[in-house]
Amino acid sequence: MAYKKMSAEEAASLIVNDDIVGCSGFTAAGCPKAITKELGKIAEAEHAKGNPFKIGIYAGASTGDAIDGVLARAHAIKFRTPYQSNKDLRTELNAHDAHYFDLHLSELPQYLRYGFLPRPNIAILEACDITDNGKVYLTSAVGIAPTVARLADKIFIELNKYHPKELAGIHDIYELADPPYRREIPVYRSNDRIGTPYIQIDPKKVAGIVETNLLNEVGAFTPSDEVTNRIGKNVAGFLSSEIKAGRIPDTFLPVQSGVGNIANAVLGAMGLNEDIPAFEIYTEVIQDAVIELMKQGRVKFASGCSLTLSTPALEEVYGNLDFFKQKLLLRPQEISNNPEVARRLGLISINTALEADIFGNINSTHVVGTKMMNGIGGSGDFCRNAYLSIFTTPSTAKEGKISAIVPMVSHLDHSEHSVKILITEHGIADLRGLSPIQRAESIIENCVDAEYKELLRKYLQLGQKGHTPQNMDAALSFHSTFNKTGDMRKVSF
Ligand code: 0RQ
Repeated sequence: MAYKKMSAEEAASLIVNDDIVGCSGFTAAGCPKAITKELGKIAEAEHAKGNPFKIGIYAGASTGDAIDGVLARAHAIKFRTPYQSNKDLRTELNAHDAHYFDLHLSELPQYLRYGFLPRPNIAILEACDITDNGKVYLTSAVGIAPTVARLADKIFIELNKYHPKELAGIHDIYELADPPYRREIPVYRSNDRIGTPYIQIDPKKVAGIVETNLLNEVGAFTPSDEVTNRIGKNVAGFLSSEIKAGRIPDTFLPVQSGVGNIANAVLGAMGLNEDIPAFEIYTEVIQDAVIELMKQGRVKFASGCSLTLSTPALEEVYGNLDFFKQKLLLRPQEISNNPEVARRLGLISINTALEADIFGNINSTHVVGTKMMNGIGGSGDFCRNAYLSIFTTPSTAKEGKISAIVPMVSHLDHSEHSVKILITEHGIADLRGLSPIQRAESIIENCVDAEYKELLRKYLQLGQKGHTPQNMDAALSFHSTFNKTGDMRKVSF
């Protein structure tokens, strides 16, 4: 091999304070895991000597603990974008120790190319193979890897033997030209291939190869419970009624589904519903439920940005690569999440809200308006541009002390104009064509928990006259009551 092999420690020693590092991966899948761990130790040692050591970090979405967790605990993150889900990083950014910029995931590569964000001078890519002439075959995700590899001055490769070289061919690498030269993206079906199976890099930029043999850091999902199962059944029932009403074609449309337990339960329920034909997925995160449904013949094909699979599910895919490579395709996030493609393919987009309001606005990110949870992720890329955008949420959180449906969202991520259907374990509010007052009535009657219905009906009566009957004194009273008493049920108007 033409490249210099080195230890993770040696590679980390070549990264210095104020560097800006772009990583491969999307969620914990496909992220580097060795060099950043060593970097955490270097940061701690430098801080102990009284020296500054902080770097900027870009990855496709969240990462495994080896990046966000290790570097947050070492107080080594200067800024981070576009998404995170790590407990320690969350603490850092909510305390303003690390600056976090919450961004639609499809936009990060072009933000970097346009110069809207500082250029990454270093890229760390996890690969299953690299050729002497600079063809890099990634592992279980793509994310922003093609863009950071092109923009960086120095590239480190973590060559991870855990991922078989035979993965080559599962990726479809395609980078967009920037305006005014951009053309349409020629993806007309979920399984269209438009690029190359590798990232072409300049071999001269490779600063070192670090050999590893490490599992992805994807956590196991908690099993579905009664609430998530009921949400799943409501979504599947709604989609089958849309087919019967002729509003979804008999052949169905590609599905985008968010991340987490609710998303797994929704896909499971769709698989069980006999009115829904075998379907395709065009999404960002491919989760365990997709693999299960593929084996059952219920999912025909899945295009995504990452295989965010538990270890048993990933091993199943790697053990049957001939079967799964026919049915899986991994794209860069600016293609998997691209608004143009979402609108063209006519996606059915299903994402989870943290809270919704009675008028159909969605907060996906901020707990009680202030604390960042994870980030907007791809939910905005998809919901604004989908054929049909559905938001799901359990009607309450924290043993009923929080109503997930409130008079006015405490932070706005997706407006009433983008949200078409709201579904909880109690039922479905179809918001299409409804005025604000009609939306409020439908959401209160169909989606709200019994303990909060009267309170929200009363709020609606308090609303001032006008198109959207809000009351500016009481609009955030659910939240202020929660802050004072720890229980939204104690609200009084
Ligand atoms: O708290 O962790 O202490 O138990 O929020 O809630 O119900 O377990 O749901 O794991 O699916 O996460 C919106 C965060 C939901 C996620 C969100 C508390 C609740 C619990 C988690 P605990 P659940 P999930 C594709 C698309 C934005 C990005 C996105 C998300 C914890 O889906 O990050 O859609 N979405 N990406 O108790 C206070 C409320 C609450 C609340 C729930 N109203 N107020 N706390 N909780 N509702 C993926 C990517 O983009 C990569």
